[in-house]
Amino acid sequence: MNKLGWDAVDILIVTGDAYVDHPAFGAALIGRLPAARGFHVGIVAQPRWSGSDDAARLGRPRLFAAVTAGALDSMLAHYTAFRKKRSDDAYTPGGHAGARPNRAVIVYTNLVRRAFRGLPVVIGGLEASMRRVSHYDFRSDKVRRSILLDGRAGLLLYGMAERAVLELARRLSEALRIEAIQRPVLSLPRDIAGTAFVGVEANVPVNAPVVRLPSHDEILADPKKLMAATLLLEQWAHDGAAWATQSAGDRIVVLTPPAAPLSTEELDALYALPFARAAHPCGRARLALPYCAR
Ligand code: B12
Repeated sequence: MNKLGWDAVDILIVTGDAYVDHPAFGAALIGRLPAARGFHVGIVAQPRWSGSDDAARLGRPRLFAAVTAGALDSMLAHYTAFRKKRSDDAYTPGGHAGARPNRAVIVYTNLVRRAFRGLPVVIGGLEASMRRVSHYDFRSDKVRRSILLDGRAGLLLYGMAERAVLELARRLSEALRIEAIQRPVLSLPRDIAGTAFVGVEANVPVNAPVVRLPSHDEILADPKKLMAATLLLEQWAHDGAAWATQSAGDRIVVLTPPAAPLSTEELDALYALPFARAAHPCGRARLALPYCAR
């Protein structure tokens, strides 16, 4: 940041993977895209979670923080299908296990919320997307509710998040420009395609098609309903035009319709961004450089 002359980043990405600047890594891909449109993007990879210092080391971002567990669900990265602890982690320098917490999305979200009070925090990537409504958690052998209710992020960008992240950056930057003086706290939009949030029925536009998933409480009472809900959600995602809602107790998780897929030209342009196609020097040097966290 010093070399670039930045005093702050616009978007802070916190990821559970090592930072490898290659398009196979979600955080790099999601970071390079707004960077190519002029936004200042910082990535903190695998912060220590005993306190917020690591996660906060690039300073308070101007617009929002975006959290991901990394390329895999953190519980899958840690445990085998026989629930044994894995001894390695392919997405950590040296292949070592233990560089990210269990349920990383929830842990990192809390770190960032504690460090930057009032900052919009969004979540995305595999762990957040697969856990956006009621889901079976293999590790605890339980049906868990939406990760939005446990992690308290303001918005979830589900699936391929390229369009949603750009739109969010554009909207918040516009809001900051217009409302900086009157309203210092940015509120998150409720209508960007490919997002989910804890909201109210009134968030669904009047006359918009909406799929109401079996509620979390119905599923807990009759776990077979999880299959019905999952099939419904799959169908909904493929149809691609409707909103969806799921209630859990007195809360409602609202899903906007899925984002449109990227065209061939858009994907080509994305992968042609100036990726270093290498691991961050902190990872390559086994974390020995002076500016590396540990
Ligand atoms: C390629 C691949 C592999 C390759 C990995 C090669 C490599 N080094 O990258 C190999 C063959 C090694 C592999 C192995 C395994 N894999 Co695999 N793999 C995939 C596959 C097909 C594509 C992943 C990929 O690179 N996508 C490209 C990246 C850029 O996409 P992405 O990470 O999803 O990112 C997008 C979004 O998630 C989001 N996003 C991502 N990051 C962020 C960050 C923020 C802030 C935001 C807002 C959004 C966001 O936007 C991104 C861009 O669209 C996926 C299936 C799929 N189609 O996604 C399975 C998948 C990831 N693998 C899976 C599994 C289970 C495994 C194994 C555990 C299998 C096993 N039993 O050994 C191992 C794990 C190895 C390990 N230790 O890591 C599962 C994970 C399930 C889960 N819930 O986590 C998946 C989803 C397949 C499945 N449906 O079961 N895999």
